[in-house]
Amino acid sequence: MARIKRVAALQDLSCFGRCSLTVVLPVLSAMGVQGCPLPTAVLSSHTGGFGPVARTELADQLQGTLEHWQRLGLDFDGVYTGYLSSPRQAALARRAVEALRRTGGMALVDPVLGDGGRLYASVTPELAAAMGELCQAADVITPNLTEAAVLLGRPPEQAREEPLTLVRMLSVGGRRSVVLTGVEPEPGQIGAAWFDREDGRTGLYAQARAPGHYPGTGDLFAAVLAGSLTLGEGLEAGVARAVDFVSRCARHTARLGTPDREGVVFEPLLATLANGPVR
Ligand code: PXL
Repeated sequence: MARIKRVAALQDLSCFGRCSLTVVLPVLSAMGVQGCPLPTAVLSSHTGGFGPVARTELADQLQGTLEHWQRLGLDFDGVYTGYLSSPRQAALARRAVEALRRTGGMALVDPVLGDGGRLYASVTPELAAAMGELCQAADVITPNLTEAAVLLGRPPEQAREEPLTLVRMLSVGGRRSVVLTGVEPEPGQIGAAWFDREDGRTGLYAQARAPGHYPGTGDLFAAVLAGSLTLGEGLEAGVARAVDFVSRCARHTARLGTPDREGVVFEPLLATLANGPVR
């Protein structure tokens, strides 16, 4: 039976502000990949600029869904985990990676913990430690510079080493691939540095930086990368695709002038993801 590739996406559903599942599912669909949500929590919005949120944790539901999917024998070409709100969710995320990834499938862990040198509200030291453990089950991790520092056991300041040094440090002796996001190789540019565990190569790819600072760009990036890797494209190609798409969306958003806290306006550009890498 032929079937399209599918990815289990384990993260929150933030109902306004364009991050996590509201970004990830449309991106995967546009790339021709079936996205199957494993929601960790429902929030009225993301926590980055709309004041107090209404929030329901879904760890019991998550556990029940995992048990159901395991009874069904479902397996996935990719398992992609993002924002989590408790160590219990991190343990369930690890179980999802181990139980749902089919042989040869990829596990991408985006260790969503903070940005700009600060942890997100609700990220405790225990959650940061649990995220570090979850990263051990990953084939690919996608920290930003703040998350890189935390994963290296440091305070949440932006790590200052050279990006190509950092990706090697975070690969734990070459055991996992690393994509470091939010790297600014030159003023006015933004992109990502990568280490590919398949061949030990590193690289850096950047595009023009848009003015503004939008929440959810890390999720948009990781979603494109997860889709690309699941489709069998290499890490270097996937990183370029993700940098290009996020940068185009951010520049489009800056032209429109919508409020930063509403995230990047990606909807009009989704169709550009449909036909593979655009170079
Ligand atoms: O984009 C990361 C993210 C995901 N989920 C929630 C968030 C954030 C960042 O602020 O608040 C709920």
